[in-house]
Amino acid sequence: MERFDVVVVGAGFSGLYLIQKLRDLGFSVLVVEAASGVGGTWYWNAYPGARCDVESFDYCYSFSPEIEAEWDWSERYPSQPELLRYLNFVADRLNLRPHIRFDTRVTSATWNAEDACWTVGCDRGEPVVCRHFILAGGAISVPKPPEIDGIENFLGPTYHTGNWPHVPVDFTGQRVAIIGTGSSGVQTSTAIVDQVAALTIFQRTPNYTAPLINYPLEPGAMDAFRGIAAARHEKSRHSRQGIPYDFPTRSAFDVSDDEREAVYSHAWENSHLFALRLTFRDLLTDEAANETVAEFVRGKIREIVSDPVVAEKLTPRSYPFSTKRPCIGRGYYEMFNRDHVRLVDLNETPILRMTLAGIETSEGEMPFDAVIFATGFDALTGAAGRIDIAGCDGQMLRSKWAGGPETYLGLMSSGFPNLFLITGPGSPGPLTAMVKSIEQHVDWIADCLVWMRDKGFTSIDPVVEYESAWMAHVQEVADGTLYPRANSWYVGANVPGKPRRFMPYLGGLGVYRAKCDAVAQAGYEGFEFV
Ligand code: N01
Repeated sequence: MERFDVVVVGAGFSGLYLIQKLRDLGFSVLVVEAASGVGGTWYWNAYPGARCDVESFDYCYSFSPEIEAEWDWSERYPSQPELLRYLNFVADRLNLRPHIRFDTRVTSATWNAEDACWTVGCDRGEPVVCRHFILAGGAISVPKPPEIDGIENFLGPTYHTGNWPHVPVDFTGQRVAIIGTGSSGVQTSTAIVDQVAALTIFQRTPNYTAPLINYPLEPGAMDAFRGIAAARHEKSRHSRQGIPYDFPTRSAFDVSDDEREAVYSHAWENSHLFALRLTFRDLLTDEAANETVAEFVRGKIREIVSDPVVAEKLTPRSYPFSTKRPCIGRGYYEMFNRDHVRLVDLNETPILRMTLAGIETSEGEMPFDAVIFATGFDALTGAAGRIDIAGCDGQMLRSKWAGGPETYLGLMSSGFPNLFLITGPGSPGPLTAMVKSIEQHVDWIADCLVWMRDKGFTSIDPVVEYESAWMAHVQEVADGTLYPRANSWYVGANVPGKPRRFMPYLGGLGVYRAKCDAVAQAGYEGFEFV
């Protein structure tokens, strides 16, 4: 069997940086990737209108002077095609492809305690053996099916936004249904609304959507960015959310009602997605403060949507603002004023089944030419859950996590030595600009592997007491906020049967980085080495 120091699952932002970093440090690395190309999330989510809601300058690598010098972003917010071009550019410029096995899915990984190595099985080819096994398959990467009866009956095409075909899909003149109104549904619907003959949006929970203020970058913007990039990245690394904006110090009640309204209006009209969230410090910790911003967005919906009945259906009331990830969509609410757009509130009019011709609801059958499922992901644990991972004494990771994921620092899980997670449960990843979190994890893991090599250690495993304490801390921090009140993918509520537990670490990226660094400086406190 072929042997590597490190085998990595996934050739997205994490996998590509892992190759570069570990190769430079003298480790042999194999990345196994199910897709035919690099990109990870940005490979699979090729749906119309897919775009990142973190600015290009912050959603890019900061480790490579060559990449920074040679790559020019074209827009304030990067589109999916541009992000995919960027990652292909990185893979070519740094010559990473020879380390990637494409069109291959990792199916199993078995720990061999005697040799301190993992045997990694794939859906094609021979198994490979490695000392360290890194799950970099993405925190939000396993598409969640829509749980609707009779999907197979429908004669037209169906699509999932998280597994979109890599050939052009033309909806011109078609009657299209979209199920799901999270970020993907909002982006898809606003992208295809001009193309279709009729668009029907099936909504289970209304979202808070802010307009995307996107624009092409002016000539000279890249040079200006390069001039301050180092400082911008450094500020982001130590920030709460991996973006270079100060966390506010004022309470929403430190200002008058008029001033507060003006602050929200400015954020809504001029700024980036996170602007509304970053107006006052207590929006996610104080219900009354949150209600001020929630009511501001509700007011915008009433202002924009001309039919008051539709406006009310679109109005989120059952959870605080931003406790489910807010969406971005220029023209999202405006779209519902158009004659060919219809909103179906699934709480009033549930879907019974799909039929040959379309969708049958409690009010009758609706014919469609195509149906798009924008129903989200089995987030944070889904990617690990679909690999048969057997750790010490044959314990399966999915059995250990049956009651919810258990990790130390979101980086490792006790009983699974030399198995690392990138932006896994218990880390701040999904609540930050992901690339900053990914770089922090890759750097920490790389330092740890070098340290082990220098000391002659062959395996590392977290101590179970430290893991329990960390998960209790993750929960305690979450409980100090309004986040657990929403039925979000952060708590696994979107996947039937998934145990409810707040999974990301809410302490902020900067605080988390400091904790990880302190653990390393203390000789990897909380880990056992052999
Ligand atoms: O998924 P979601 P997403 N019947 O889970 C509904 C990132 N992202 O792909 O809210 C009917 O948010 C579900 O309803 P409910 C970002 O972190 C970023 O949109 O569960 N409806 C919801 O409306 C984001 O948060 C970007 O009641 C069903 C929707 O489907 C994450 O990815 C772009 C249903 C799913 O929304 C996931 O976003 C895209 C069912 N059986 C994604 N099952 C940007 O950077 C689910 N729903 C902009």
